[in-house]
Amino acid sequence: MATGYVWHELYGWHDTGTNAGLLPGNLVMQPYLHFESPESKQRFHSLVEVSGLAAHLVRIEPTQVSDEDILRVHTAEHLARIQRESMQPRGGDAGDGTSPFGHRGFEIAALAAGGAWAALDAVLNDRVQNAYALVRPPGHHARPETGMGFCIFANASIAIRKAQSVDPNLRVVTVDWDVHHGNGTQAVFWEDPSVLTISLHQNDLFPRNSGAITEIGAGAGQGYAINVPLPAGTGNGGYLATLTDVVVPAIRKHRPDVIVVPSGFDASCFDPLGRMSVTTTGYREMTRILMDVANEVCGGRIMMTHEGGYSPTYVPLCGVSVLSELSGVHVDVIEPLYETYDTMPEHELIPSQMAVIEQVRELHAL
Ligand code: 3YP
Ligand code: ZN
Repeated sequence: MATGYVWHELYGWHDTGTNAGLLPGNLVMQPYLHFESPESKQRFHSLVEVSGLAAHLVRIEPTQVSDEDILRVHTAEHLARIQRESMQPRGGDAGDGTSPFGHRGFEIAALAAGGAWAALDAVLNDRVQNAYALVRPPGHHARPETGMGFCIFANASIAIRKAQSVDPNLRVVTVDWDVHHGNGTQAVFWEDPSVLTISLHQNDLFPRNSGAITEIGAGAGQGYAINVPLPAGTGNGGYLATLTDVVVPAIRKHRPDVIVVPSGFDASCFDPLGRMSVTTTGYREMTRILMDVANEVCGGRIMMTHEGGYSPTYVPLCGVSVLSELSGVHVDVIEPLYETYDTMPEHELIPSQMAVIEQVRELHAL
């Protein structure tokens, strides 16, 4: 069965304006593109096309999710505020002052959630084996009552809730490998045992004081949130050990119907917003491990939805590497220069990383 792929030109039109790094541009520092500019993602899509990969994928056309679908996750106040600010001539902000959107940004945000939904729907109905939704804006920080961290609506969570409205018994495991904590997804399913949320992230990066090992869910959802806050500097060894020793046993235990991956490439060795060292090879191998366990427990069903990743030249290579593994289509685009990054010492699994993995395994009895 094939691999589905979602992209829409409007994802590249989501307008985050200018900034100077994380600061507003002003006379102190020259304005520049916002970190979450279209660059890395649009260039990812371009490489999917030009590498020849696109011809082997099943293109899935997204449509906007409805207000009703957004309200499965978000408060009416949040939805109304985004819609109102979206009609302002210069748009608005999703909630924290660093998550801007342009005029009519609401429709693009609804189309991003719609992309995650279209991909999940195609996987659940066996139209494709697995799928990657290359959407913008991202979603994993958005909480029911607010957007934050460049996210407006919780794309993956909305897709999962909509799928559960069709099949109330649907069980899901989310595996968030974006370098930042998937706090929004965690918040949505905090008291819900039907969705086990797992986040791998750089310890205490963003949001601050979020994603500790001790955050495990509450009420009926107690034990259904898993956090692996890896130390800064972690490379392929630490990530692959986390997949093998935490994620795989957790998936075997939970036995989901589908695995959903909020996929950021900001844990890469070239990312300006993360301090980790994952390479294209690391992302490919993480994908392989998830595919193997998905084949074992849920008929191979995996849906990935795009989150962060800010290297305009390396994100496309990471993305094509993942898509190549998902689809089984070999693409020859990784420059030999980059291969040397796979042999660097930071890929060794070291005691500080093993300690985090061990603590998580013990707490969750994995
Ligand atoms: C939001 C403001 C500072 C760090 C930034 C994180 C965005 C992201 O990639 N989240 O996954
Ligand atoms: Zn991120």
